[in-house]
Amino acid sequence: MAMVDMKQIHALEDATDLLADPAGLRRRAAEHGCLFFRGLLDPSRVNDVRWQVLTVCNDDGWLAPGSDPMDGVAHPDTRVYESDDPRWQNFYNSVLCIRDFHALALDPALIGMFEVLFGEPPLAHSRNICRLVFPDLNTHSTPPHQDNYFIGGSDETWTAWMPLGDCPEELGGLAVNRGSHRHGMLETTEGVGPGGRQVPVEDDSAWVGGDYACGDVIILHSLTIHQGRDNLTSDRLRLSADYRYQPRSHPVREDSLQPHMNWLTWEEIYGQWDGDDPVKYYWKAWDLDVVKREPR
Ligand SMILES: O=C(O)CCC(=O)C(=O)O
Repeated sequence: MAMVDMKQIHALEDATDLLADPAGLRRRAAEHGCLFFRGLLDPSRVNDVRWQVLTVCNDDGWLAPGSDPMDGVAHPDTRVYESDDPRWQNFYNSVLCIRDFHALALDPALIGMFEVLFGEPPLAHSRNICRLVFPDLNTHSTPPHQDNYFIGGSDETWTAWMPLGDCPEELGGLAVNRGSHRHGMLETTEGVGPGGRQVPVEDDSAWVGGDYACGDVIILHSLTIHQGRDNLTSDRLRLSADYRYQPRSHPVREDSLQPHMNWLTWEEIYGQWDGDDPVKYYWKAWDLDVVKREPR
């Protein structure tokens, strides 16, 4: 299936002003199950991560010969998608070793925003996710799903999704089914695309989405349905990051603190980082309520 058709798409509504009004911010969060922040992050910091991910793509021969790596132009003969394809695994393992990709999840603007939302210090999960979407692969756009299925732990876990670089609508950003968290946990079935699982979607759902600029962030509750929009460009790669946060006092499932995909260990990921880098194992400084993953 991948992406479902969206009959109603509303513009992204900037919630930045509500950061000065915590009660208003929480009210909108409870109603919509998502909040959008225009320019929350310094675009140069985000673009620096984009550069490092695209450098991996370049090293792997995934970019059009002679193009500027920062433009993210896909090699015309290469189409790879998230799977156990060794080319993908090799790429993804290199991305997970990028120190600044993990450091971005701890940016003070993100942490400060979640502290306002939660009314207590947040815990940033360390299972950070990078998505890279080639053009012409719309059968593999991320299907509609709820993150809670993958995360478990506290329902009050929120995902922050951000493009790594400008992401106009045709490049296929994130679409969020506004208010869908209020229907609770839905039946998840097998799907095609990142995550490999999907939930049913009401035909008349109200979605939000649009053009995202580098530095913009949309956050969504763990039960809010969302999907990746098709990359409709002829040749551009779409890059994005998903970082997750919850109130630090809530239970966290142990795998939320493991590297995404579990193809590498933290020791392997941290191999080339400075010995005393504070981004390494930052969560170990806190007394967390870590819970086991129950078999499904
Ligand atoms: O970027 C995407 O295509 C979807 C990301 C997403 O929904 C997720 O990781 O939960």
